[in-house]
Order: sequence, then C-alpha cells, then structure tokens
Amino acid sequence: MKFRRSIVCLFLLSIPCLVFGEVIVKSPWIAAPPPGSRALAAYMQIHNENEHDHILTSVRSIQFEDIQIHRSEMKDGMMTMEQMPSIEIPARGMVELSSRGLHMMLMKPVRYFKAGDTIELDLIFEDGAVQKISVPVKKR
Ligand SMILES: [Cu+2]
Repeated sequence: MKFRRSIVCLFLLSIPCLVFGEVIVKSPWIAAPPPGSRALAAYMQIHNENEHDHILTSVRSIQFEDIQIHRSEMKDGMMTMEQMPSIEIPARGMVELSSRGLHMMLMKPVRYFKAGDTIELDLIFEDGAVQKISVPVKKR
C-alpha cells in the first residue's frame, strides 16, 4: 500500500520547498479476538522512504470508539502494556509493530470482529497526512 505525501519544509532563508516521499505499510494484520473481548491488536511494518523522520500521531476508525498506541514489555516476568503518545518512523527506516512490542490497540468496537473480516484504519501523521489502510483480521 503506497501513498504520496507532500511536506512543506523551511530552509534557513525561510524558502518553502515541496518534498515528495512515501510511507509504506507492509503486512498489516489484526489478531482475531477471543469471544467477548472488547480490544483487538493491530500489527504491521511502517516503512519511511522519505529523507525526513515521520511521526504517527494517531489512528482512527469508524469501527472503533478508541484506538491507542501501546507498547508491550516484559516486567518482572509479567507482560505489561504501556500507552505511547506516538510512533517515530526514522528517515529511510522502518518500525515493526508486533505482539512483543509496539502495537495499535483497537478498543470499543461497533460490532464483533472475527477472522476473515476487514477493518479500515486511518493513520494520521504529524504533517496532517492521512493514510487509509484495509487490514485483514486473522487467527493469531
Ligand atoms: Cu495493547
């Protein structure tokens, strides 16, 4: 899934320039929740082919009331989850969202989702760019 973005950047003399680059989401998937669960986790790779860092500031979906960015961590032998304000994707770099680290937590779904369903997410970046992705729900 590719999309074009434009960024206005200011050089020393405050001359605006337009830079085109790409942020590409690869292999997105959402783990099918156990029955009765009100939270789903989304995993993917976010590649930044731009010369600038980008920051994923929020995620939205009409299918969920609330979506947060979380980080799983092993603490004293227990898996804990911490809410993160954003995800930085370094220039020419990649961030992997996985069950062992960063992920998106999709909460309060409008209906029950199961393997085979598709969920629409809007990824919102620091410059206001929005990337729409369709994510399959799969068995873990
Ligand atoms: Cu979580």
